[in-house]
Amino acid sequence: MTTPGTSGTVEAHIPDAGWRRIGDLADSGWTELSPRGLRADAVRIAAPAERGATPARQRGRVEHLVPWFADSPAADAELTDEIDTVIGGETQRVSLRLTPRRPADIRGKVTVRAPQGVVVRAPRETTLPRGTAVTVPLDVTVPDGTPAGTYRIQVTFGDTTRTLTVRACPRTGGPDLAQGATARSSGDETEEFPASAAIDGDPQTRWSSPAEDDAWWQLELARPVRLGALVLRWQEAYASAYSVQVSPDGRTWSTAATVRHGRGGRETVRMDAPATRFVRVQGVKRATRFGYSLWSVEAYAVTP
Ligand SMILES: [Ca+2]
Repeated sequence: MTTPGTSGTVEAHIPDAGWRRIGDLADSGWTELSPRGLRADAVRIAAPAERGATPARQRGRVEHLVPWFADSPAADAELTDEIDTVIGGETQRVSLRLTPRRPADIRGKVTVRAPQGVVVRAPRETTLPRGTAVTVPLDVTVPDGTPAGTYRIQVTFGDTTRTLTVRACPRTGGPDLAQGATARSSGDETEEFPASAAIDGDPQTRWSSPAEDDAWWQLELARPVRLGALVLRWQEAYASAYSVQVSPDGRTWSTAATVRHGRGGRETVRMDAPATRFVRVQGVKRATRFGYSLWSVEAYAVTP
């Protein structure tokens, strides 16, 4: 794009061959040129010499130069990394965002390769209007009978493939097991913010840790359960990364869930952790300069 009336020649640099003219600027200010098949490593606009004018006073101006690359994928694709889906539960929608990289509309098909046990529905055909990103909805369902576990789904558009990880989690229910449990922590910020404040049923009280990334909060349940989910309600000072550790005895621990991109607020973390008596929210990375802070934690068992 140039200011209307700008004149000049567009040239491409071909390695070992030098500059080659691929066309002239259009008077209108909008020029689109295709150097079909040329493999160039630079583009330039050569303005005609104007007698007596300094470069700054040359007639016209180039506003934007948009290169289109023919040897890159036709579209960029961004896909949700990972979702938790309850077995036999509701369908979940994830988004595939496609950004076209061609100077034309792109029509294509989103193809999905899903292992047995995971059903993914995608639109039959997708059109990306030139220069316009499109969000394609993908509906993911894990039917009853699918074993709990991690499934990888490959989603392809044109020559671009992305992977969605679906964690199939067992259904949970029953009472909140955190009620009647004992809370502990690696440390409390002050006496005003004890570990027990996260299970006291009072939405106004909270646990708060010292400002340490590896701080933790722990629950000792009344008896061992097959733990299926924790529901965390974070204060503004949340963890951007953390894990849920479980233990039958408070001595040997294993990782039941890993949260790499915590978003704070109300978060449900799903797992399938049999014989769990102790459960720990183990901090990895603080989202703020403050310690971690939780208004409440609820714990639910897998339903038979
Ligand atoms: Ca509370």
